[in-house]
Amino acid sequence: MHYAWLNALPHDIPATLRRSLEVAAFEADAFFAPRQKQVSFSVEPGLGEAYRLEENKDGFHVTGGESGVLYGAYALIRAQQTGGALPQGEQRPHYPLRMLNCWDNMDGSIERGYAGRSLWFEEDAFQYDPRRIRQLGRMLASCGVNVLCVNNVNVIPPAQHLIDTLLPDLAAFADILRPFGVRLMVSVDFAMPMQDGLSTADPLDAAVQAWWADRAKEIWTAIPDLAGFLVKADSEHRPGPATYGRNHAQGANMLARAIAPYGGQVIWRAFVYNCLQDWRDTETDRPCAAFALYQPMDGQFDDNVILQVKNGPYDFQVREPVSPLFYAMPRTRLALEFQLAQEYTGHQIDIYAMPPLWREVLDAIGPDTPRAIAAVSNLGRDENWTGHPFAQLNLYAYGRFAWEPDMEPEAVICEWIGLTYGDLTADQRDALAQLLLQSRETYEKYTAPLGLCWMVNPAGHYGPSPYGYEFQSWGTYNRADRDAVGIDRTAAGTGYADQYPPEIAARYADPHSCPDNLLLFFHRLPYDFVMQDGRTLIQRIYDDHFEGYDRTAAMAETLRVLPLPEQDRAVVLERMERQLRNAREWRDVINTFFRRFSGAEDDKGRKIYK
Ligand code: GCV
Repeated sequence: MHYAWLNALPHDIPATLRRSLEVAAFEADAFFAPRQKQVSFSVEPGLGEAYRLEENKDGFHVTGGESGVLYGAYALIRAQQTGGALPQGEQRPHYPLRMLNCWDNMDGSIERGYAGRSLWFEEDAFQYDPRRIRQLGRMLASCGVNVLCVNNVNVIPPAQHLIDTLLPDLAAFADILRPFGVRLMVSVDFAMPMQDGLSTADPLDAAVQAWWADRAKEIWTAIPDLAGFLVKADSEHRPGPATYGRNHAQGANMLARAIAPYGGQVIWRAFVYNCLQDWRDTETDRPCAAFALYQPMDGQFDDNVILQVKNGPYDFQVREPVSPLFYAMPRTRLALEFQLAQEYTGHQIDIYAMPPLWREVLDAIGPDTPRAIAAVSNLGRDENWTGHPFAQLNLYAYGRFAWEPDMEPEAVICEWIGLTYGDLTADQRDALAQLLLQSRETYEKYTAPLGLCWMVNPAGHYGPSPYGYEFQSWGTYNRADRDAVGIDRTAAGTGYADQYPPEIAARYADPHSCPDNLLLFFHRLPYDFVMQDGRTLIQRIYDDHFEGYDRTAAMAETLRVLPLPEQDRAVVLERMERQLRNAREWRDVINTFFRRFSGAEDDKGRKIYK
């Protein structure tokens, strides 16, 4: 019935609309025809990404805009599959830009990738299986992601050529994803004009401005719906405006003006700090850096610039406070950046479900503070896309939060389980949901204690190394000694806490009101400091690490008896064994490290190695 109906569409219907309707109708047909139900569609172009669903005597009716019909079809299938009610009234995404940032390099590697090689790059060229890319498009559309940035923010050659000689290949790739409502974005190198013979990349230089304007014209002629440029500038050795004595607003605005005529946006990352710090320097404090640089520029960015801020001030650590920039830039469009790639959170070997983290962040800043949302991708060429099958939850839930940032973690986790492992019994689904819901806290307990951060192995960021980052240049210190641990970030110390609005600053500044899980982020404390729950700091460190390991062992037991589909079960159990070894290693290394410094015995007499 869909095809008959689609063939009857007027000939002048735009090709993109026809293609997304085809996808929507195909998906709905595949799901509902065997269930003897019909789905019909109508298009209201003004609805854009929005849709409405209705039930009628033969089945269902979807009304939507160009991508709205797609999102409506997937929402319908989701409701049917999970037994949920049809969403009532008009549904539209909270964030208009719901971006996936892929750190894929053109040689096929992925920076911080834990699920195999790139799905679209190999041997310095686009190389992909178009069917797999269509599946990718389907997957992104089904959870609501609408922008894919194809290349690493560290623009490694020859990726700079994605916007000149490789443009036809980029355009062909965009064609595949367009029917799924997914637009491309590209990371660009700020110094690119110099690679093309100019003597400078100074954003105030007329020749540089003209170079970008010419390039923009060519790019948007090839890909009229390109979403824009993602830029990492003056950060971790990437070029940027600072080289020419210009600030970031000047740099970002120059690019923004070149692409504004085509509706392009500049997504300018706020991940900037001194990565060549001397560990002897106790004045410079890395978490202070982004606020100090960007807050004074509030109101100076053009309308088509979005400043993309990581959720915390450091770098996707297991536990950080939210970035103070979210409270301090009301006249700037901000994007909130999460990391699905489990760089510091277990490499997609250890289970770490992210929805509780996102709930906390969005509750802290309010869902309307950011105007867009981005996440570093956890995808790769592995057959299951994410290495660990459960890591798919994080991609799915990210897309759902980007539509509905008010979602409760448990609801989205249950929804994903219902869609993915619908054959489990209600009790089994519940056991898995609880395991996933608690997995972040479990991971946190066996790794870095109480907001301390950076006790991870610097080579690769998996496994413990409490002193690994201590004498390095990255601004990542715990400064543990025999008496105390942590950095004083109150007004008496580095002053970081004062970057927050006064009430929040006051709560963080007092170790008796600072949340326990951030205590060592904000304070330097002696091991016998008595925490809110009455335990000493050192005892709490020991207790958490023992508990983290015990909880991991209990997870392993739950999974051992869970009848997952065979191909998932094998991978899950094999990774669980690795997670258990990792948890044991973290528990023993961290406990021994602190016991050696403090000399304190465990109150409960458990084994802490000498
Ligand atoms: C893409 C961290 C990661 C880097 C990453 C960087 C960033 O430092 O370790 O691999 O670079 O963040 O977000 O730009």
